[in-house]
Amino acid sequence: MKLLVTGGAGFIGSNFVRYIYRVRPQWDITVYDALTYAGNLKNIEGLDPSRVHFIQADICDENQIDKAVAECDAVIHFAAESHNDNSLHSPWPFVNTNIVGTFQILEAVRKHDKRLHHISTDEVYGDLELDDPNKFTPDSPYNPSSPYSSTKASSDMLVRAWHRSFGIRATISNCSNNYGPYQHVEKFIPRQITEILEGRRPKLYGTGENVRDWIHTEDHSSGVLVILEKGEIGDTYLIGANGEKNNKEVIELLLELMGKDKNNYDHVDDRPGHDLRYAIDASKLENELGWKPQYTNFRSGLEDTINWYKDNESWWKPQKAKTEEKYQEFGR
Ligand code: NAD
Ligand code: TDX
Repeated sequence: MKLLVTGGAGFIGSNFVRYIYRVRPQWDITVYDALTYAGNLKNIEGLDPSRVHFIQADICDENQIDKAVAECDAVIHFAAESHNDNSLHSPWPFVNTNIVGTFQILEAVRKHDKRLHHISTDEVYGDLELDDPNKFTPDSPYNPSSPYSSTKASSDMLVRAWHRSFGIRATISNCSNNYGPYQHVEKFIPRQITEILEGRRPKLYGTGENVRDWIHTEDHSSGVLVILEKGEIGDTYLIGANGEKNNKEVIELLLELMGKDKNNYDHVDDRPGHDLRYAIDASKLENELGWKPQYTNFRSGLEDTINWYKDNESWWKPQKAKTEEKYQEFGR
């Protein structure tokens, strides 16, 4: 199997590459990544270059993506602009990469008749009330709130249409919030860990009652592999590990695990349009394809993640000051 992994130098893509490298030693992996501010070759360092290849290119580049797709058996499409806060201040890269880039991949996959798995997010379904007993399912209506989630929703729609109209062999997965090693310091958990490591106070948006459904990135990777190998062509699968926590609880747990007073954080201005709650019903993936999450102890997963950031200061330091400057501009 020759896999083409777009966005394989980012957080989830690189964890997926490392996962496949470990569990499918016969497979050949090509990472296709533009190395935006979010991509980092260090994320895939140390892997045997005869098994893991790298192409630095943009998914919007029709010729480059066509050539790379022609040479693989299957594409796992992670590449995206992924941060909601950025999308509120500068939406164009989201429209370009998430929509136009996915279009270029679809055209290449159609031309060369290759298998595609498209990585999406639970945010395409909008948000839930705190007391809603129903979680998101593959049949939930699309109702995205932000420029980020609306461009991800658009890319899902393109994939569905290319499957129905042209018969491309595609599956889609919509996953909940990931955490783990190699996550950019702009995101909630690594931002707070590195703020504490630098002697500052974590920053909670609004009241902090917003709920996210946390999943360890290893469990996301195993879900994607199961779908690639056993998924029904044309189907959508939701990936989640019943990890609902509100942001206030997560900040307090981080402070406790890092030996600080649990009230030692600041409330900052809320994110405009801030989704209240995400929650995934992953029963289709569990019942039809036999997937189960393994990393369900959030406390110990968070401890491991804190330790990873403590041990890898040289990885995150170069991004940290720039990221906080950006947050100062955003007023958060
Ligand atoms: P990330 O921002 O850490 O990584 C994105 C990667 O894509 C980077 O390596 C970047 O260089 C690359 N990239 C961006 N634009 C590109 C372009 N035009 N051409 C080629 N490469 C480009 O993102 P992430 O958090 O790892 O998310 C990966 C995927 O998973 C995204 O599709 C995202 O929507 C989805 N997702 C993320 C989460 C989460 O919690 N982070 C949850 C569900 C789904
Ligand atoms: O400093 C912060 N303080 C804070 O309270 C930051 C950065 C975030 N937050 C809140 C906002 C969210 O409610 O924490 C929650 C998580 O924020 P993010 O890490 O920005 O993630 P979110 O907006 O939920 O989106 C993530 O999950 C779904 C990923 O970034 C997306 O790519 C994915 O699709």
